[in-house]
Amino acid sequence: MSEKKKASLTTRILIAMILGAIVGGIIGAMGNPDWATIWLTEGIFRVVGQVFISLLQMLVVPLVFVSLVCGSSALSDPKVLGRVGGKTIALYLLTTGIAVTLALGAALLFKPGVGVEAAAATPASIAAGSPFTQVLIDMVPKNPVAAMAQGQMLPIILFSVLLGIAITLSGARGQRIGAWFNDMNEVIMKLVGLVMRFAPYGVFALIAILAATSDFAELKKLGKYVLLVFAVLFVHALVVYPTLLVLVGRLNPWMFLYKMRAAMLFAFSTASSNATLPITLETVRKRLGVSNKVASFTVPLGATINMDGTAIMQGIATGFIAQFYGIELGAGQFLMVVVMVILASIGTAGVPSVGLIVLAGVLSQVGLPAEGIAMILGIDRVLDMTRTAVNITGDATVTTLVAKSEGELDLDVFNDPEAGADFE
Ligand code: DAS
Repeated sequence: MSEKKKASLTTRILIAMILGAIVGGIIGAMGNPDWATIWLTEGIFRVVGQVFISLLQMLVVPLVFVSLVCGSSALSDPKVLGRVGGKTIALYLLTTGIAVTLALGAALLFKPGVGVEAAAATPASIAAGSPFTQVLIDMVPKNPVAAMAQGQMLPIILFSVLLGIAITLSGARGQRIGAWFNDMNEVIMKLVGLVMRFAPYGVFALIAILAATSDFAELKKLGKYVLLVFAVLFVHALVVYPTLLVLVGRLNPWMFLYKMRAAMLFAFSTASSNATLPITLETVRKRLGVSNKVASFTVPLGATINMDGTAIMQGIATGFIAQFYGIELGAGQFLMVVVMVILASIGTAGVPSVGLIVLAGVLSQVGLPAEGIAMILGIDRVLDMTRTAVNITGDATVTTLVAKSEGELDLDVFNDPEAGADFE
């Protein structure tokens, strides 16, 4: 009997997003009556949406730890690890550098902050990101268990890699432990699958809240800024990454984007690279054919240090705020701000609104009024969702290119449209 083909995860998520937008839109059009706020947007939808994000975040530490120990122990030669790490970080810096250049050019060219009469800015209470030198020091976990308990990604990555190397140096004993980690890795992937079943409900709730509570009037007032950020994000995702995939990897970019669609929708819905990490990892391994040796290292690292979409928002927002306050910023000053922002972002995990928080911390250090952030805070949610989708797409692009260069990309899987679709 032909098994009724279950709608793919992507289809289910798209349907959930459309339904969420309709329901949320109706609530918003009704003026968010009290009963809808109490029982829905602050009630059921909020619980379902936050539970969904927490379920995803629950997976991140065990998944990153186990898959990275597997990956680094499988890289028999630590020299290979060094080469993969070097390529990965170089490509992450390249894609972020391109993102920043696009953002600066757009902000200087289109001047989104000129002639805007935005709502009075109320100082946003912002925690500055930690200085880059401190990030390097903090990368070494004094207590790996504490780092895991607090979800500190860079220390977890470092400890997992070192443990994986120790396993390769431990002979037969190491092989036994390595086998345990491999089995555990498969079990955790099953856990990811279980959580995915809840995804359509979580996505519906998150999109319904967004549609009901977005201030469309404010969005319209800051239309030029919003449209500019969207435009540069799309150019980066649909031009820069495909160009790199073709020129550097000789790979079909549209197959790549087609297979990344579920992960991109997750990132958009959750506005969190970290929460999307289990999907990104599963996608690059099962759908794009990247070996775990590479993916288990490059994907968690990217979710933490590689935020191209964020850098684009930060570049354009810097221009917007300087122009709004009539402060002349030379290209050099612009660049200094954004380089500082990128360094500050390296130590921060991919969670909702982190890009704006880091930006505000840096702006005050360069004499730009951080309260300017308050003007764009209200409309940042939908930008955050979109730039997070770009962030994880950048992580997957670099992961695929590094795997291809290391002969760790299964081209039969990459070029097969149906490969790994079952996980969806
Ligand atoms: N939400 C962040 C992320 O998860 C991006 C940002 O805040 O800019 O990548």
